[in-house]
Amino acid sequence: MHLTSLLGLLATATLAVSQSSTNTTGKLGDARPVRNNPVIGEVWVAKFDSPTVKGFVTAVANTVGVNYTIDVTGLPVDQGPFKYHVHLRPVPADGNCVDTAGHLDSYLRGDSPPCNSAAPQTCEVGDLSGKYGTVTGPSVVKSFNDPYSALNVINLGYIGNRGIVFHNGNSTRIACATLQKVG
Ligand SMILES: *[C@@H]1O[C@H](CO)[C@@H](O)[C@H](O)[C@H]1NC(C)=O
Ligand SMILES: *[C@@H]1O[C@H](CO)[C@@H](O)[C@H](O)[C@H]1NC(C)=O
Ligand SMILES: *[C@@H]1O[C@H](CO)[C@@H](O)[C@H](O)[C@H]1NC(C)=O
Ligand SMILES: [Cu+2]
Repeated sequence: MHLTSLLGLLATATLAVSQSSTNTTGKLGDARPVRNNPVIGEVWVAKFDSPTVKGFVTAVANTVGVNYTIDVTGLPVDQGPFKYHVHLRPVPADGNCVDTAGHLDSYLRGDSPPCNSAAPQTCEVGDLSGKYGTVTGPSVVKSFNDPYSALNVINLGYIGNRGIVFHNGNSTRIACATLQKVG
């Protein structure tokens, strides 16, 4: 076989691999649903009490993943739609949302390309608004189950003691609070 056709074959093979892997987000593959949960019913709450945004994001361990409820007021009506994520770090004592670092991304996906909500297993675990929709101000009450979030510390996707962050339409972090165990 000529070297050029061999190279051509190799190039085709490489292209095929990269195309079929475009949906296999994350270096560790797709997110796996969190089952066999030993802490079903455990409740964690992030309490928002900034000058503008007040309320709660509640996370309850379910048989599969986590049930979230977002119940906040004070989102500036002219700054949405708002994104919200689980970030890696808790909010520090000075309240600086920047210090919550990046998104919880247990499967090492990165945030580009954007999350396809039709395939939530391919999204960053912490990209809740990417998977379940952005919200608008001033008030929101919204519940959903995320199969890929965990409240058992041994699981990938563990959200305990991490920051929940709301971003305005230009991605500025406008409010943040840490998920803490309440029961
Ligand atoms: C989670 O939400 C589902 C659907 O609403 C509900 O059936 C289930 O009881 C909830 N789990 C907990 C632990 O609250
Ligand atoms: C990506 O995943 C979605 C949802 O499962 C599917 O509809 C789509 O065909 C996939 N795209 C590719 C290129 O495999
Ligand atoms: C983002 O929006 C806020 C509120 O409208 C504004 O104060 C801020 O300057 C904007 N930041 C950028 C980088 O555009
Ligand atoms: Cu975020």
